[in-house]
This record gives sequence, C-alpha cells and structure tokens, in this order.
Amino acid sequence: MNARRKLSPLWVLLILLGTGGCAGGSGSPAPTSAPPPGPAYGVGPTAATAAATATITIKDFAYGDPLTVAPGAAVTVTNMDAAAHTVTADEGSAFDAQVKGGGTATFTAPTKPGSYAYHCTYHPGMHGTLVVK
Ligand SMILES: [Cu+2]
Repeated sequence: MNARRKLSPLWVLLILLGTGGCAGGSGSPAPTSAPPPGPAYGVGPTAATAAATATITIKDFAYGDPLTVAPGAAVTVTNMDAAAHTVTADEGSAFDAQVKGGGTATFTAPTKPGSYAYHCTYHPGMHGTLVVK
C-alpha cells in the first residue's frame, strides 16, 4: 500500500534507458524521449540499428569490399583519389553520390533490403556492392 515503493522499478527502467544506447557518443544530449524523425516506426528495439553510419572508401579507383548497412542508413563516401568518382546504383535511382577528389559525400542507403551493385559514371571499370539488410 505504500505508493513510494512502486516508484523504484520505474527508476531502474529510466536509468537503463538513459545509459543503454550511448556507446557511440556522437554528442546527443538525450533529452526526454523524442522519437527520431526518420522512420515512421519509431518504437521498438530494432529502430536503433537503422541510424548507423557506414563508410565507403575509394582508393586507387576501387571501392573496396562490399559494404553492409542497415536500411536507410547514412553512407559516407570518402574519396582518397585525386580524380572525382561517383557511387551510382546500377539499377534505377536507388542512390547516386558524386565525390570530388579528396572529398567526401553522403547518401542515404535504400530502405528495401537487398544487394545493390553500383559503379562510377566516370570510370566504367569501377564496380562495388552495397548490401542492405
Ligand atoms: Cu570514378
């Protein structure tokens, strides 16, 4: 019958929520519980992985190994060559990022899971694969 005793499990839950996903340390002040504006399904434990970032590094006219990202993830493209490159989906217009020599660019990965082959519009010999799952 003591109302104060019922509070303690709730505090434990709040503490767990507050410290749970802050390993990234990107500087989010973690205010109350504002849902991220991105996905419509803001509730649920799986939503946290969708916001992960990934990087494609272009070097010596090559994209490197296939990259696996979460649906809708922000993908950063780093170009270590002097020449400009693009990361252009082979099919449709899933993504198309242009990167100046020595520059970086960002694009949003498709939200539909699958394996997306891409190429460079300037250098037809450059091919890579983006896996969304
Ligand atoms: Cu290129």
